[in-house]
Parts: sequence; structure tokens; C-alpha cells
Amino acid sequence: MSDSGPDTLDGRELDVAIIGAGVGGLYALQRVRDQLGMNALAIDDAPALGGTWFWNKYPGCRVDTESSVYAYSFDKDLFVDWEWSERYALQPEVLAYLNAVADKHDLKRSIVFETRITEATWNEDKSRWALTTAAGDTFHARYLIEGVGLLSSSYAPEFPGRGDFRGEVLLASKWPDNPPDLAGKRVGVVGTGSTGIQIITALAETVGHLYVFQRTPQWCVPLGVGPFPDATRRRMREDPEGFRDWALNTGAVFGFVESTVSALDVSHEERQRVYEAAWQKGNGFAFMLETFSDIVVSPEANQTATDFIKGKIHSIVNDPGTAELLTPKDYYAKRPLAADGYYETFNRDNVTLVDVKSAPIERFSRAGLVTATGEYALDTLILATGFDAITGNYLRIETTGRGGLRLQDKWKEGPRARCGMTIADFPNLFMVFGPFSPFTSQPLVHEWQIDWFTTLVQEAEARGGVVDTEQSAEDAWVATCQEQMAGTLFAVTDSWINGSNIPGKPRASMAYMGGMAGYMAEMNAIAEAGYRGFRFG
Ligand code: N01
Repeated sequence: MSDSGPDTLDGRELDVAIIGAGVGGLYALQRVRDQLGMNALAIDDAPALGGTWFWNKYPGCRVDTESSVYAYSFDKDLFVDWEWSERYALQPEVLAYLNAVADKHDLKRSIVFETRITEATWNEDKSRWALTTAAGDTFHARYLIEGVGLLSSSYAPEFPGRGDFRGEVLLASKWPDNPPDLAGKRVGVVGTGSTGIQIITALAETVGHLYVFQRTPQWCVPLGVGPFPDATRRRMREDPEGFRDWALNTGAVFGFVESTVSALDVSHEERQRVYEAAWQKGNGFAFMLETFSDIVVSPEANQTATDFIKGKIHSIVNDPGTAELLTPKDYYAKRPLAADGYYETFNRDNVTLVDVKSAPIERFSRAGLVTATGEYALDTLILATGFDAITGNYLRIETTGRGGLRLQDKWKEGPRARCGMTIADFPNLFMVFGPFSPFTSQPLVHEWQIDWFTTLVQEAEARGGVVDTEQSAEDAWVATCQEQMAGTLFAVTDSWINGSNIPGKPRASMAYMGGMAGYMAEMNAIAEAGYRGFRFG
């Protein structure tokens, strides 16, 4: 094998094939190849590793989770010695970190790049997966790990007349290696989710004019960008495992402890004090979960948060009409946004907010974009229009399990899976952070899941080489998750969390909302009961 991975896949027989060389795939590879001694390869359609962090390199791209928990813990030296420069690392730093991990563990020699897996078919007789690439190669693996990402199947609406437009159209989630220089240009951004707000705040100062095409405003708080805190570094170095375990045992693994106090149990003054402190500190998840315990479950508590943010919007944005347009009308119950100076951006003379809810985008013209009320001349249009999240990444691989069952059919009305990791009738297939995983930050949870299901692989190896989850156990898991989700405002607020961002996609519960500590307890209980609800053979 060369440093860039083996030359050909055709005809290979592997113990483990891993789809994806992002945060999940890289650790899965290290775990099965180096810790378990299995014959494994990772396959990725990108030309280099990093997954999300390879593709999403648009201006301003950074984590909005504390860098301290956006890391692996399996390599304790790298966990504590990596010198994160910022509290919320920028994309190049995250990618450099992932490359450092891969280099230290010599992972690249076991990764095949620029290769798209198009089909995965379970062969019952031979108890192995047959995998086909877009180039037509076929190879086999006894176990299949899909580290395909939660948000990696890009969504881009097709506005008519694309061929007429003389400017460039860039997709934020597939940002080019050599992007055009946008300084002084007329730039449009469609989309005001986490991606859009990072691009908008990053570009506003340098472009000639920025047109923000907003369909639905979202609640946004400051992020609180700054240097990586020395106190956190000290804490991690003193007790790396303790720090990791502490983070995992919080509800959402974002590097803070969620509040247990109801927003409705304190006085108005106390609420304002708590919200103001959270606003000054920054971080969207902290504003939503560290302030009070019931913002995402109680409409009344939710309104106390939205009233506060609404007040901020109207005090920051000079033009009352613009402030009103920027003010959401729905619950604060999407994946929370955070960016420093987002609302201030709309006070700039070179920034125009275009309401495409009341006057939708109709088509491209030669000069730019046409809405129901006007034409906007642009040099570049950036689409920050999101992802076919959670399920889209799996469904673009034609996957066939036992008895010819197609995943595309099984998930027609929404995903069905157990523990966020396994799917009944798709034996020896494991997902990293698949549907019905806990609603948490990712890297430490990826690691935890990978450790859990690869221990299950070891058990399978000792018990016949095949493991499948029982249908009844899967049904019970899905029912639990649906019940948990129904108790939250995420269920009734349109966003990728419930699939409502994609036209025609069934609205569904797709996450375990019982918190990471609860999730780990359930997973450990299953393992301790001899892998209850799994069949071996
Ligand atoms: O996608 P989104 P995203 N016409 O779905 C708009 C993670 N992430 O890429 O709401 C006009 O949130 C759409 O409008 P509407 C993070 O988990 C993390 O921003 O459907 N507009 C919306 O405004 C995040 O939640 C970071 O009305 C159209 C936007 O496009 C997730 O990725 C950074 C449209 C899509 O927002 C997804 O975020 C970036 C149309 N036809 C991303 N179609 C971190 O900070 C769609 N829109 C770590």
C-alpha cells in the first residue's frame, strides 16, 4: 500500500470497510485496524480526509462548539497537547488537527480517496457485504461501518435560468479549493442558517455589496469568539480522562452543564440577568440549554428566551423594518445559531436584507437573481441552503439487506434504526451517529459509539461472525425516540432536525433526546445483558 492508500479496491476481501474519512471514519479506522487488529480500509469520495471539514471551507467556517470537546480523547497526548488557538476553532485548524491525528497514527495508508461507494449489498450465504464503487469496482467486507456524516448530503434548490446567469454560483458545503476573490464584489447569500450567518458575518466587511436573501429568520446569539481558555487547557491536562468523562456525562456534550432550573421559576429580573450573562458569554447551545432547563420543552419558557433575543435584535438593528424582518415568528427550537455581530451586520450600508418569504426567488437572470419584486445584480451567488440531514447521507448509497430489503424502502416514511448505530435486517452494518443517536455535539460521542459497536463486533466474532438487531428492539427504540421528541418544541418547529427543510421528505423524529448520560446508561445496560435485542450467528 502507498501513503495515499491502496491502488485498487476491486476484488479485495476486508474484515471491515469504512465509508467516510471524516471525524467518525478516521477514529473507526484507528480502532478496528490498530486496536482490534482487523484488516480495514476507509473509502471517501473526497480527494483528502476531513469529511465535513474538508468540504465546508467557506469564509468564516468554524466550530460553534467549544474546541475542547471537538476532539478525540483516545489519543490522550493529542487530546491535551493540541494547541487550539481559539475557543471555537476555525475550519483550517480543525482540518489540521484531523490530519495530525491521521499522520500520527499512519491512517492515510489505509484510506482510499476519490472513490464513491454507490451500492452495498448483504450476501446472506457468505455473511459479508458486497460494495460497489462509482468506477465499477467490487469488493467485500465482513463488517461495514458508515461514517458518512450527519450533515453531508448537500441541498441546493434549483432556481430556473441558471444557464443565463453570467456570474458564479458557489455551494457553501462544496466550497471550491480556489474560490474567487470576493473583495469589492456584489455577492448574494441564500440561506440564513448556521452556514449562512457565518458567511454573512465573514464577508460583510470585504465585499462591495452583500445581498442576504432570507426566507425564514432564525434566533441568533453571539458566539463569543476568543482565545482558547487557559483554565480549560489546565483542566484537560490535569485530568484528561476526567475531563472527557465530565463532558460525556453532561446532557448534550457541549462543554457546559445544562441548567436544571425552569425559566418560569425565577423572577423576570433574574431571567434577564441570566439571559444577559449568556448573551455576553456567547454560544448558541449554552444560551438554549445552560440558562434554563425548559426552553426547548415549554412554550412559555421558550417565549421568555425569544422575548429577550427579540429585544436585542430591535436594540441593535437601526432600521425598525429590518429588525422586524430579522425577528423570527416561531419557537427558539431549531439547532441554535451563534455568530458575533450578526445583527450589527444589517446596519452596514453595503448590506441589504432581501425578504424572499413575501417575494420568493423566481429565477436567475443574466445579471443576477430575480424575486417577485425586483432584480438583484450579482457577481457571485452563494447557496447556504442546507442538507438532506441525518438520512440523506445513507440513502444515496443503494443499500440492500437481508431478503433483498432496500434501505430506501425501509426508510420511506422516515428512518428506522436502533441505538443510532444499527438497522434491523442490515446485519454487520454500523452507523456512526446515525438516525436516533443522541442530540449532542459529535466527536466524543462518535468515539463512544465506535467503541461500543466495535466491542459488539468482537462479541460477534466470538459468536459466529454475524450480528443483527431484533426488529422488536428497533421498534422499541424508535418509539422511545418518537416519544421523547414529541415532548419537545423541536418536533413542531420546521428545521432539518425533523426533515421539514427538504421538499417532499417525510417529517420524522430522528434523534434520541434523553441526553448522553441516559444514552450511555441504556447502551451499557444492553451490553451487560449480553447484548439484549441482538441476534448472533
Ligand atoms: O442549513 P440550514 P445550514 N429559498 O438548513 C434556506 C451544521 N453547521 O447549512 O428556513 C430560500 O440550517 C433556509 O430557509 P428556510 C449545523 O448543525 C454547523 O445553515 O427553509 N432560502 C435556511 O435559511 C446546522 O444546523 C456549523 O426558510 C432557502 C437555509 O437555507 C446545519 O449544519 C456551521 C431555500 C438553510 O439553513 C445546517 O446548517 C454550519 C430556498 N429555496 C453548519 N432553501 C457550525 O458552526 C433553503 N433555504 C459548527
